[in-house]
Order: sequence, then structure tokens, then C-alpha cells
Amino acid sequence: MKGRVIKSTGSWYSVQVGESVLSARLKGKFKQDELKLTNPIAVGDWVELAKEPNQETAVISEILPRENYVIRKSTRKQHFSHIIASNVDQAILVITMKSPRTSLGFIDRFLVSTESFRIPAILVVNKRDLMSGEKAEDWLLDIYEIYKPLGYQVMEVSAASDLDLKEKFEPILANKSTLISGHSGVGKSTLLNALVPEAKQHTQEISGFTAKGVHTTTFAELFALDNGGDLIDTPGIKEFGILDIEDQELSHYFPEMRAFLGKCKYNNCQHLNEPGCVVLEKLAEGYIHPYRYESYVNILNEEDDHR
Ligand SMILES: Nc1nc2c(ncn2[C@@H]2O[C@H](COP(=O)(O)OP(=O)(O)OP(=O)(O)O)[C@@H](O)[C@H]2O)c(=O)[nH]1
Ligand SMILES: [Mg+2]
Ligand SMILES: [Zn+2]
Repeated sequence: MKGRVIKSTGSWYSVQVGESVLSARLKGKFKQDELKLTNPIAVGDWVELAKEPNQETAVISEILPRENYVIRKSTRKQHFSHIIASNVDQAILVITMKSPRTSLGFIDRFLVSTESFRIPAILVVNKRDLMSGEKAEDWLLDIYEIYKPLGYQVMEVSAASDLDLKEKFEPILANKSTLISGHSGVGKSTLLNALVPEAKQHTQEISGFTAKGVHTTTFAELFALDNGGDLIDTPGIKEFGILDIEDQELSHYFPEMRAFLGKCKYNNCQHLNEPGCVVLEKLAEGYIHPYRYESYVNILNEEDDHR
């Protein structure tokens, strides 16, 4: 039979098969592709499984081909990567100006990763209630100015107190599989609980000392929405290490650069300081935002460090 992995807690997986949820595990050697993964099976995966004789549990024999996935470098194991979730229709990145602060560089890394699979991404600015004054206005303005023209939807919420979250998100989430990601403490589980009250995900105050989240959610988990579709809550991530993207390829995942690719003088242009570079021209003309270009250069340099 066929099912979808809705939770993974190490060696046991919860697999949704029709109306029921089975506890399943992998047995024996498992064929993996060349990716070195800390998690061979990810939440969102469709798997082939069979009931174990005389038991309530099941054994997974195969992972069906993934339509897409969001992946990052493992922070614990070098040369390994971790699939955050697979087979998603879209991704919500929850961002906060403070408590904790989300950097533009972090947002851009995440977006490069979703762009590489053409997964639409939505930026949800949370903890709006904590933002006031000129600094907050400037920060928000930057977010809108940088990301809206690139085609990313931007929303503002206070997940802990807004009463209209269901109405606001329903049209966006209906009948889709949506990943929720972001730093620890930005309010991913708080938002999820507002949208799927039965989920009752544990949430926890951020550390007063570091103003950072305390990694409350430790496993990814998929929750069904009332009106079709599902939401995947995930553990907070500190850094988003980008994986397996060639230098030449990186600009393809910056939508504002995509339009100009192939127009530079040199066809192997990396848009750094080459003569006749159209990306640099567009940057000077203001078509490409300097912060985004900075992220591009940072990711390019970081990638080099790992070779
Ligand atoms: N002021 C304010 N606090 C919020 C808001 N949303 C969430 N919080 C608080 O932020 C803290 C962290 O929220 P969580 O939902 O646990 O954060 P998370 O993103 O799931 O964190 P991890 O599971 O560690 O990745 C909790 O104390 C929430 O009550 C909000 O809109 N405004
Ligand atoms: Mg959480
Ligand atoms: Zn160029």
C-alpha cells in the first residue's frame, strides 16, 4: 500500500494511509541516491509500505520519487544534508524583525533553495505587535520593496493575537501542501496552532538572554487542514546552508537576474567584475536591489569555501 509520511522521530515514521495512521520503520538496507542525508525519509514523502505479520506496525520498502524538496546542509554532520520536507506546493517563511531578528541574507538563502525547485514562497512577517516606530517602518518597507517586485507574497501577522488568521490564510492554503519554515522562536508553531487548533504544538518563549528561540519543535510534522490541504511545522533553523548549486547556476535562482542571463558579454560570467556584465549594469541602474546582489555574492563565496 501507499502512504504519506506525516511525522518522523528518528527510526519510526507515522504514515498516513487513507484515514488511518500507521507506525512504520525501514527494514534492512535501503537504496539511496547519491545525496548523503541525515534523514533518509522526510515528512511529505510518499512511500510504499506493508503491514508486518501479526502486528500493528508496517515496514517501508520504497520511497516514491520526490516531486521536490527543501534541503539544507546539516549543521551537525559535515557533507551531509537534511531534507526539511518534500512534495510541497508552497513554502511559508516566517520572518521577524526582532525576538529573534531574521536577516535578509537568511531570507535570500531560503528563497534560493525554494527557487531551485520552483516552489512558490510566501514571506509572513510575524510579531507585528512588537514592531513600532521608524526602524520598524524602514525594515518593513525594505521587505516589501525588495521581495514584492520579485513575485513573493508578503503578509504581516501577529500569530499570537490575531483573530482573523484562518480567514486570512484559508484561500492561500486550501488544497495545498505548505511547508512552514524559519528561525527558532519566530512563531511557526504558534501560527500552525491558530490554523489547525487540534495540532496543539508546543510553543515556548524565546530566551530573554539571547533573544533567540529555544528550539521547541524538534521534529517536522504534517497536519491536515479542515478544508483540504496540509501544513508542515518544522524545527527552527539557525543557518540555511545551500547545497549543490553550481556557481554558474546560482543566478538562475535570483528571479531579478534570470531575465538578463545570457546577455552578459562572457557566457560564463559570474556577475562579479567581468566587463560587459549586464547584471552589474542592472545593479547600477537600480533594477537589482543592492542587498539582493550582496546575498548573491555571499552565497557564491560561501559555496567556494566548501570546495
Ligand atoms: N509578541 C508576540 N509573540 C509571539 C507571536 N507569535 C508567537 N509569539 C511567541 O514567540 C514564542 C515562540 O513561538 P513558537 O511558536 O514556539 O516559535 P517556533 O517558530 O515554533 O520555534 P521553534 O519550534 O523553536 O522553531 C512564543 O512565546 C510565542 O508565544 C506574536 O505574533 N507576537
Ligand atoms: Mg515550533
Ligand atoms: Zn554578468
